Amino acid sequence: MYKLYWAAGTAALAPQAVLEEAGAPYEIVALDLQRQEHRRPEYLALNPAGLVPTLVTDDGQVLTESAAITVALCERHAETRLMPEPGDHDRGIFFCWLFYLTSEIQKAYKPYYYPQRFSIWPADAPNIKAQARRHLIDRWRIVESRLADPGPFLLGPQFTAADIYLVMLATWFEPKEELLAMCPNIKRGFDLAAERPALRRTLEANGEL
Ligand SMILES: N[C@@H](CCC(=O)N[C@@H](CS)C(=O)NCC(=O)O)C(=O)O
Repeated sequence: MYKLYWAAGTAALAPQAVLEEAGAPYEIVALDLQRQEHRRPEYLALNPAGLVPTLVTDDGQVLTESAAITVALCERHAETRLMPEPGDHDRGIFFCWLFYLTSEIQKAYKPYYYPQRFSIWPADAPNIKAQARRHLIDRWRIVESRLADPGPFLLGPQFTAADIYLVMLATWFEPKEELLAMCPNIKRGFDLAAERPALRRTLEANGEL
C-alpha cells in the first residue's frame, strides 16, 4: 500500500488525485505544517527539503516532488490513461504543460505564500505579495490562451494529469473564484475536471469543494 505524506490544500493534492483515479489503496500521513511537522528529523529523512508531499511506494521507494510523483503514478497505473504513453505524439506536449505548471506557476506561489523568505525586511512583505499576485496572473494568462483552442483541457479533448495539476494550482489562487472569473477557459476546464468523481473526492478531502 502507498503511503502519502500529505497536508490539506498543498502540492499533495495532485498525487492524491492520481491515486484516487487509479483506485489504488493508499494511507494518508497527515502533517501539520503550522506545527512544523514537515521539518521534524523523521520527515527530513524522507524528504530532505522538508516539503510536502512525499510518497512511499509499496516496494519502499521514497518519491518527492509533486510533479515527479504524479508522473511516476501515471506510469505505474497506465490504465488510468492520465498521461500519453511513450511514443504518443502528445507526450512531449503533456510534459511542456506539466513542467510549465510546476516551474512557472507553482514556483510563482512561493513569494505569495512565503513573502518573508524573499526579503530581510518584514515591511517588504505586502509589496512582495502584491507583485507575486500580478506575476501569477500573468503566468495564468498563458494557460488561459492555451485552453482557448481547442480545449477544454490542456491536450484538447483528452483529460490528463496535467489538468489535475492545473486544478490543484488554481485552488491556491486567493480567492480561486477570482482567477476563474478572470479566465473563463480555465473555469470551463476546472469545472469539467471537478465533475470527475475521483477528482471531486480529492477536492473534498482537501476542503476545496
Ligand atoms: N517542489 C515541491 C514544492 C512542495 C511545496 O512547496 N510544498 C509546500 C506545501 S504546498 C510546503 O511543503 N511548504 C512548506 C515550506 O515551504 O516550508 C513539490 O512540488 O513537491
